[in-house]
Amino acid sequence: MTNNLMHQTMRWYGPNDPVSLSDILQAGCKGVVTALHQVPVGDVWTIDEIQKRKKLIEDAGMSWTVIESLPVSDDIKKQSGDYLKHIENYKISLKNVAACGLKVVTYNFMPVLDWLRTDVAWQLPNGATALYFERLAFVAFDLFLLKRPGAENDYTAEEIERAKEKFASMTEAEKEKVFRNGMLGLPGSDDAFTPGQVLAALKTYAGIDAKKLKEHLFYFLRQVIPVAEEVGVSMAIHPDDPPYSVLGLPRIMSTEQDAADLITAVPSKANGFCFCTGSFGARPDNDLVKMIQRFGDHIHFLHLRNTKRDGNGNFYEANHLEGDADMYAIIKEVLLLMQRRNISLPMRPDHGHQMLDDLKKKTYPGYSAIGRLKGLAELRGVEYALSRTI
Ligand code: DNO
Repeated sequence: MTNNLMHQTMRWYGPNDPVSLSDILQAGCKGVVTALHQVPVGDVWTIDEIQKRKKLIEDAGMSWTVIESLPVSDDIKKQSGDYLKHIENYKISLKNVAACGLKVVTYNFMPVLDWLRTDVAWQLPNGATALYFERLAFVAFDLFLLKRPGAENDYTAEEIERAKEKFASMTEAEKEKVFRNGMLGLPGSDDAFTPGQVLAALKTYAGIDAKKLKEHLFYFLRQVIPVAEEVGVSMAIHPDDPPYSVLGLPRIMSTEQDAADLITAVPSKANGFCFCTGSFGARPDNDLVKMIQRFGDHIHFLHLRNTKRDGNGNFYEANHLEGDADMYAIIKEVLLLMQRRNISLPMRPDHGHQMLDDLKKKTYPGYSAIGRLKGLAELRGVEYALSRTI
């Protein structure tokens, strides 16, 4: 029997989140994952602001376990404009979060957009809704709604033809939905981008391919990891979602090789992963169990989520124990890892179906309470049962 169980948390978007801290406590969580979404990207997180947020969580009976995210500015990703200042600010923020007792910082290195879906309320046969990425709808969005210059070079002639047919068959309402989802702002924000803003932002990455973006990531890490080490903070990069290039943008944290490159470039325990089984798992060539074995010493945080792929580039977010990822094998590997490292890794059930009473509520896509509670309860059950035999 192992005593090292995962530290269960849920993401909380802050005081404006329709899901309250009390809801999260009732779901059985000991911790909360959150960020100071109100601080502009690139600015310093002050001790005062961090403490205020921390107190809110502790007053509700939980701890602020993980920061998700301390965002990295596009200037840093492009090495343009104020990037040197932003890196210095990032270092100060790391020192400040450490001074407040926080230990894990999640970030991503996806240009312009964070995660992307074509439908955030895809009807499942049972009446609940899930997040869905439909490849052809996305290609149609890129070619005919966003009208990205040069987009046609990124797809095969056959794909373009099928996207044309798809677009012709879509109702105005469907087009509007795909458009709105494509324009969704960053998670934690209600703001949508305008096509002009997106096209302008994409253009600023014109000369930056995957190789260059990786160099920029490693440069950033060479600057901040020594500070993280010094103050005892672990950095956890979130994989690309979906894990491949979109809208002509380079993506560099999608594969096992990308993960290996990250560690080789800056070999430090403080340089690690937010291991998201949903994001890495949307690619059939990522062997999740093998990746946990290989990168285990660098995994600082877990997002447990499942996707179901269909072979045509489409995937939807399945129930946490279903889908393509073998959640039983993953949790088993995580238990062995925690036993070996003698730690309790923070986890959160990533996303959840919108269901029951939540269908009537407006929540952040993927972050309604009941679906996540269901996912957490199922994951917890598997972990509990496995822990009795490990
Ligand atoms: C989506 C999330 C991501 C994640 C960021 C981390 O639901 O997993 O938005 O928070 O990529 O920086």
